[in-house]
Amino acid sequence: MTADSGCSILLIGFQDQDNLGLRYLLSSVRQAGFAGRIETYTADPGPIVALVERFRPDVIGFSLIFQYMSPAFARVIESLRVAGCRSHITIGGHYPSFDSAEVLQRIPGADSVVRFEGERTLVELMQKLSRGEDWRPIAGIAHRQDEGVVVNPLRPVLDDLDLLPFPDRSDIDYRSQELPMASVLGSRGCPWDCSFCSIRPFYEAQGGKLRRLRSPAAVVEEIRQLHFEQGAEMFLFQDDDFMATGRRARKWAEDIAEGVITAGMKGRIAFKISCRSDEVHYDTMARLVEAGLTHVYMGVENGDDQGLLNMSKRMKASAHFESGKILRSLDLSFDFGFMLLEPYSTIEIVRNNITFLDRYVGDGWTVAGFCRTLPYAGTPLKTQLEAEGRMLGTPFEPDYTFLDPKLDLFYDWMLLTFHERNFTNAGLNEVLRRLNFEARLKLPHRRKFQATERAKLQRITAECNGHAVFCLRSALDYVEATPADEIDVRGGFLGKLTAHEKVQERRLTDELRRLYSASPKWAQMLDVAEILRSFGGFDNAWTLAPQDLPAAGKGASAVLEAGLARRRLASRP
Ligand code: B12
Ligand code: SF4
Repeated sequence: MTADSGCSILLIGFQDQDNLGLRYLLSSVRQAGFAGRIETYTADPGPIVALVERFRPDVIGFSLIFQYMSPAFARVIESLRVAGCRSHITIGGHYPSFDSAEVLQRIPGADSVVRFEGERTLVELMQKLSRGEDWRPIAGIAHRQDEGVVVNPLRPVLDDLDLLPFPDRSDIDYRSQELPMASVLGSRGCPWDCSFCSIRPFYEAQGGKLRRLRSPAAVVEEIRQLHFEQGAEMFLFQDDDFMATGRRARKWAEDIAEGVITAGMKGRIAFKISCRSDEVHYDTMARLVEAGLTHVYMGVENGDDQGLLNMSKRMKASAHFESGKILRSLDLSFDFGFMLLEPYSTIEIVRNNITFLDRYVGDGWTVAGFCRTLPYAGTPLKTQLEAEGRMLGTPFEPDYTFLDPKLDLFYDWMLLTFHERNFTNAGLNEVLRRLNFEARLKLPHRRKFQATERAKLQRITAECNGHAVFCLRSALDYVEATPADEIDVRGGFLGKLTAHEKVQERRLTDELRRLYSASPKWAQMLDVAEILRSFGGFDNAWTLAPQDLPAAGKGASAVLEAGLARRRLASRP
C-alpha cells in the first residue's frame, strides 16, 4: 500500500451489509490524496497482525461501532503493539465517540479517538501526520496526555451531506454475489429521543439539524451507478429512520421513488428501508413500492402503552397494528425490533408484550424476534440508570437487573431457551426471516414463490411464533406464581418448557427442509452457510470472541453458564 502523499491508512471494521462508515472515510481520505484500504475486523488478532506486517500502513483506523466488541478490539490492538506495530492507531465509531476517555484508558495501544462524524477529522489527522506536524490540537480528537486524556472540542457538523464523496466501494464485486446487495445512506440522524437509542445524542453533539437529508438526486445517482456500473440489485437503506420528520420526509422519500423510476430502474432493483411504525403512511409506501420497495424494518420495540412510555417512544401500540395492516395490504415483507424486557418492565407489561406479539404476527406474516434492552453509552437510558444507581457490569459491558427480581429469573430462562432461535444463523428466527424476505422479493431473474409455497411458509412461521408465545406466557405465569427461591431456570417446569420449545423448533426446521428439498435451488435456502454468504446474519456478523458473547446480552450455548454466573455476581450489592 503506497501513499501518493507519503501516508497510508488501513481501515478495519466489522463488515456485514458493508460498513458505510469505513467506506465514507475511505473515499474522503482518497479524495485528499492518501492511499487506503478496508479490511474486515476479526476477533482473532492473527490475521490483522499479518495484514499490518504486509501493508505497513502509517495509520490504522479501527471502526468500533458496537460497544460490546470493545474488549475484543482491545485484545487485537494489544497484539499489534506486542508484534511491534508502530503505526498511529486511531479508533472511531459510535461507542468511542461517547466514551473516548474510557476507551483510551482501557486500550493503551491506541493513540487517538476520532469522535463523531469522522471524514474531515481523519483527513486532517492524516495531513498532520504526513507533514510531521502536531496532530494533538485537531478538533474532534481525544488523546492521552500524561496520566489523563484530553478531549478536544468538536468541529461543527457538515450541513450539506452532498459535499461528501460517495462511499468507496471499488473493492466490492457485487456481480459475484448470489443476491447483489449494496448499503446506501440517504440521511443521517433522527429527531426522536427514544431512551435506549444513541442516534440523536450522536448527531446532536456537533450541532446542526437533527436529521440531514441528502438530495434525492444524489441518492438516486449513487444507486444508478451501483446498479448499472457495478451490478447491485438489492439496496439496503441504512438510514436510522427513513421516514422521520413527517411531511418533509414523505416528500423526500417520494422524490427518491420518482428519481428511481425516471432513471429507468423500476422493476430492475429492490430496496429495504427502516422506520417507526407510526410513520408508515399508505400513499408514500405505495409510491415506494412502485419504485421497488419490498421490505420494511420497523422499530416496534414494545407492544404495551406503558412500556412504550418507559422507552420514550412517544407513540401508542395501536400504531403498530395500523402499520401492520398497511404493509400487509401492500404485500410487503417486514420485520421488527422488539424488546420484550426493558429496565422498567413489570410482569404485567411483559405479559401484555407477549399478547401483543401474538396479535401482531400470530398470523405468521413475519417471525417474532425478541430481546432485552441494553443501556448503551450516550443513551438517555444509561444516564437514568446511573442516576438511580442501577448500572452494573463494566463500561464496555453495561448491565442491570430488573426492578422485579423475578424478571431476572425469567430473563435467564428466556436466554437459555431462545438464544439459538433468536440470535444464531441456524436459528429458526433467522431462517424464517430470510425466507419471508425472499418470498416477497421482486427482482427479475429471481425465482418467485408460488402462492401455495407462501401459504405454507406463513403457516410454519405462525407455528414458530405460536410456540414462542406459548412458552413465554407459560414461563411468565410460572415465575409469577412460584417463590423465587424455588425457581430452577434449567430444570423442573421451566426446563420442560425449554425442551418443548427446542423440539418444536427442530420439527419446524425439518419441515422447512422437506418443503424446500423438492427444489435444489430452494433447498439451498436451508443451507445456513449458503444463506449467510448471500445475506449476512448473526453468525457472520458475530465477530466476537466467545468469551464476550454473554456480555453482549446474546448468550451462546457454550458460554452461557459463565454469562449467567457473571450476571448473578454483577447483581450482588
Ligand atoms: C447498518 C447497521 C447495522 C448493520 C450492519 C452495520 C455495519 N456493518 O456497518 C446490522 C444490521 C448488521 C446491525 C446489527 C446490529 N446493530 Co446496528 N446499526 C446500523 C446503523 C443503523 C447504520 C450504520 C451505518 O451505516 N452508519 C452510517 C455511517 C456513515 O456512520 P458510522 O458507522 O457511525 O461512521 C461514522 C462515524 O462513527 C465515524 N467512524 C466510524 N468508524 C470510524 C473509524 C475511524 C478510524 C474513524 C476515524 C472514524 C470512524 O466516522 C464515520 C463517518 O462519519 C447504525 C446506526 C448509525 N447511524 O450508525 C446501527 C448501530 C451501529 N447498531 C447498533 C446495534 C445495537 C446493533 C445490534 C447489537 C442490534 C441488535 N440488538 O442485534 C446488532 C449487532 C450485530 C452484531 N452482529 O454484532 C447500535 C450500536 C450501539 C452501540 N453503542 O453499541 C447503533 C448505533 C444503532 C442505535 N440505534 O443505537 N447494525
Ligand atoms: S430508536 Fe429509531 S426513532 Fe428512536 S431515536 Fe433511535 S433512530 Fe430515532
